[in-house]
Amino acid sequence: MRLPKIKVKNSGVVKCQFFNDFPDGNLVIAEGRRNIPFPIKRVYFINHLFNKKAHRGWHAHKKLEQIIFCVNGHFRLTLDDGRTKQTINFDNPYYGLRLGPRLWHTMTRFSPDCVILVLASDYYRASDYIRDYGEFKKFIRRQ
Ligand code: T46
Repeated sequence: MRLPKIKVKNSGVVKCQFFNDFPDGNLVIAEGRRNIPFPIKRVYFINHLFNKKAHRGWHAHKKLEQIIFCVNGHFRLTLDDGRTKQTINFDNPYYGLRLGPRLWHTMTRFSPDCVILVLASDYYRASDYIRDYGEFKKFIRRQ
């Protein structure tokens, strides 16, 4: 299934190059500065999402650009640019979603087999996170 039309700011759908190598599987490709709109400095993944009540995210970034993929299973991603909120049932491994700066995001309802892959434009910096929703609202008002 395709991802829905994205209504929030600082997001959007990224389509990967895809090879159907049936019966030997699929090959999906993401390349920095090509279909990924920035040079990739960091890659991380999240798995072992067996806890039904797990929730992740609940923050925004000040500058970081990321593309998030659900490479297996499914989860619910909520994006909030401070004006518009959109919830996406993310279950398609062939499309990525841009998690740009100033976008509050939450991740819930993970299937136990869910694997999330993230490509990031920069190294980890705790100072780039806004983890308080009130602070986030103040931050976007100042922009
Ligand atoms: C994001 C969403 C999609 C590091 O030390 N280095 C890293 O590169 C990362 C990603 C995390 N950490 C530490 C920081 C925390 O002490 O790992 C711990 C858990 O991170 P966090 O609670 O931020 O995890 P999530 O899943 O809520 O958020 C992560 C990314 O941190 C975040 O940038 O956008 O995935």
